[in-house]
Amino acid sequence: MSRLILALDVYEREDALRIAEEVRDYLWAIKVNWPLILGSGISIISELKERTGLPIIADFKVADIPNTNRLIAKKTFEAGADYLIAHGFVGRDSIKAIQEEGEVIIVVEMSHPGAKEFIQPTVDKLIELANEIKPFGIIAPATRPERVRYIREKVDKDIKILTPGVGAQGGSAVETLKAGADYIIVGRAIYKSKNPRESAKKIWEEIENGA
Ligand code: O7M
Repeated sequence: MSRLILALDVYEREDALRIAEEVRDYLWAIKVNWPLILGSGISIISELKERTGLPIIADFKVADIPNTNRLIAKKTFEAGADYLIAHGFVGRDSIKAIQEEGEVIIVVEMSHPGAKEFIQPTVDKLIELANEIKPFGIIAPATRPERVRYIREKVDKDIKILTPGVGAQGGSAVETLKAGADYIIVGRAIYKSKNPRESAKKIWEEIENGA
């Protein structure tokens, strides 16, 4: 099974469906984020699922009180999403409210430079939270393989590590997998490429050969 996740951050429905169909053979799942939902509506989730047969990860980085998180989760899973990404810093109760509706993935450390300001100092506590409530997976930065290694050592083995930051943000798929990642998330390096299928195939081969 592939370990590549496409971050489909385009606005238009037609672009999203075309790219998804072109690259689906090389993917484990498709991640949808606000740009696509705001551009094409929530129904894009079920359309992508029908066209590709792949799991859909709704990357809404939910960060609210338990009741609002629950309301958001309910609609997201009703729309066909298989996983919902949430911020852990809002606390256990808010994450548990999502888990009552479906599978959650928690952000533990982000890939951009600003993540060092507030998120990195709380990583140990977010790992503790993950080990306690056992989400499907957590997010860690492919831009910092040494942090992926640190997080992998501390987080339970059965919790998957999903890592964005490969390609456009400078991270390497092979280095990140060697550090202990389970899945690689790639956006621009695929959807902005002249030939998304070829680009996805290349990254897939890198993952298969190098991991
Ligand atoms: O490959 P890119 O840089 O074009 O896209 C990366 C995707 O991963 C994009 O959808 C980001 O919103 C997302 N992402 C990060 O880039 N960094 C993070 O720390 C976290 C995410 C993410 O997926 O969070 C769940």
